Amino acid sequence: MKTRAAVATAAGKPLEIMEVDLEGPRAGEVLVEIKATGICHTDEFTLSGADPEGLFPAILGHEGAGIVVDVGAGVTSVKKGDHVIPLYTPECRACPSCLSQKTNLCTAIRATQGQGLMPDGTSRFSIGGEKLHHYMGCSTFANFTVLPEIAVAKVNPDAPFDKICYIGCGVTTGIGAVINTAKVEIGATAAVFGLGGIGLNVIQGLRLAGADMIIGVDINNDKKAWGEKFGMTHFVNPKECDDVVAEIVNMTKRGADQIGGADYTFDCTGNVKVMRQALECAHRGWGESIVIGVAGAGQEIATRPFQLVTGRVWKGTAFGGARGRTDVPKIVDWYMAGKIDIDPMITHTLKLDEINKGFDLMHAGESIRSVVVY
Ligand code: NAD
Ligand code: AHE
Ligand code: ZN
Repeated sequence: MKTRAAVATAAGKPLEIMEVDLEGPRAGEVLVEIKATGICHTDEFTLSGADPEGLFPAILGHEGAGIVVDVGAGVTSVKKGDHVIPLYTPECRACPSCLSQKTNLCTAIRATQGQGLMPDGTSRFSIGGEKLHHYMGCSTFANFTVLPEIAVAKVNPDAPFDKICYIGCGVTTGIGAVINTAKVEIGATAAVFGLGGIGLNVIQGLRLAGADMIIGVDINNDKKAWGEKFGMTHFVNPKECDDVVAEIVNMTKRGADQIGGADYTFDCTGNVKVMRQALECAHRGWGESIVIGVAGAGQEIATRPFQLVTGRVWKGTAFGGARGRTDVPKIVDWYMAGKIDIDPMITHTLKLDEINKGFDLMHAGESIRSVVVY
C-alpha cells in the first residue's frame, strides 16, 4: 500500500512529506493507522545527526496512537479495530530481561530495532524501490506503520488519540521516572532540571507521589509558570544565580545538621554539564539523581568519585522504567479518570504538512508538545 509520511532524508535537513510504499504485516506484526503523533526532543536529536544510532533515510516519530487495521499470521494479543499506542520499548514477557522483573529494557528485538529494521531484518517502508529505515521500532511520522505485536499496547478505545499519543513517550517517561525508577516517597524533596515535555511530566509525577518540595530549574523564565501549573513549588534559573548547585543545596537545608540537597533530582535536558549539577545537588548519603536526557555522540558525564563515595546515586531511565504493554494502558486510564493532566501540555496541533513547524517551535522554546494529527 501507499502511505503519506514525513521522511528524514539526511541529518540536519527538514523532513520531506512524501507518499511512500508500505508492505503489509508479516508473521507476528500488525499494521496500524497512526491517528496522531507527538514530536519529542529525541526525534530532533536524531534528525540533527547527534544520535550514534541515527540512520537515513528514515521515517522518524515514536510518540503515536492509532488503530490496528490488519494483523499478520500468529498475532493473538490484538485484533483489527483495537486502539493502540506503539512502544519503542517493547514488552515480550519472555526474554531474560522481561523475566528478570528488574528492568523494562526488553531485549527481544533491540538489535534489529537499532538497525532501523523489523525483527526479520527487513524494512516495510520504501520509496521507488529504495529502502527507508524504521525508527525506534515505531515510525509514527507515517500515517500507516507496521509494528511487531510485542511493541503495541492496547488501550481504552474512548481515549482521544491526539492526547494519548503523548503517553507513547513523554508522559510515561516523566511520570515513570518518578514512580518506577526513583520510587519517590511522600514528603520527598526533588529538583527537576529542564521543564520541557519531559520535565513537566516529572513534576506532575512528583505531585502524584506526594513530594513536598519540587524545585524546577530552567534557563527559560517562561517555564516558571508552566512548572507551577503541574505542582512545582520553587523555580531556579541557573543564568540568574552564581552557582545552581549551591543554590539548590541552600534551598533544601533541613534537619539539625542543616545539610542541604534534594532527595531526588532529574536531568531532563540531555546536557552532560547539567547531569553533573543534578547529581551534585542530591543529598549527601542518600540523594538519587536520575538521568533522563539523551546526550549526543561523544558526550560523557563526569563528577568527582567522592560524590558517589559519599552516598549519592547516579541512575538512568528509559521510557520511565515502564513495561509498555502492562503499564501504558493503565496510564491511559489515569488520564481518562482525570488523575493526570495532558491537554494543557499539548500547546500546538499541526497537520503532517506542517511537521517542520513543530521542530521550529521546539527550537524556539515556544512549545511544550506539538502533536501532528493525520
Ligand atoms: P524539551 O526541548 O521540550 O525541553 C528541554 C528543556 O530543557 C527546555 O525547557 C530547555 O529550556 C531546558 N534547558 C536547556 N538547557 C538547560 C540548562 N542548561 N539548564 C536547565 N534547563 C535547560 O525536551 P523534552 O522533550 O522535554 O526532552 C528532554 C530530554 O529528554 C531530551 O534529551 C530527550 O531526548 C530526552 N528523553 C529521554 C527519554 C528517555 O526515555 N530517557 C524519553 C524522552 C525524552
Ligand atoms: N540511540 C541513542 C540513545 C537514544 C536513547 O537513549 N533513547 C532512549 C529513549 S529516548 C525517547 O525519547 C531509550 O529508550 N534508550 C534505550 C534503548 O534501548 O534505546 C544512542 O546514544 O545510541
Ligand atoms: Zn521521546
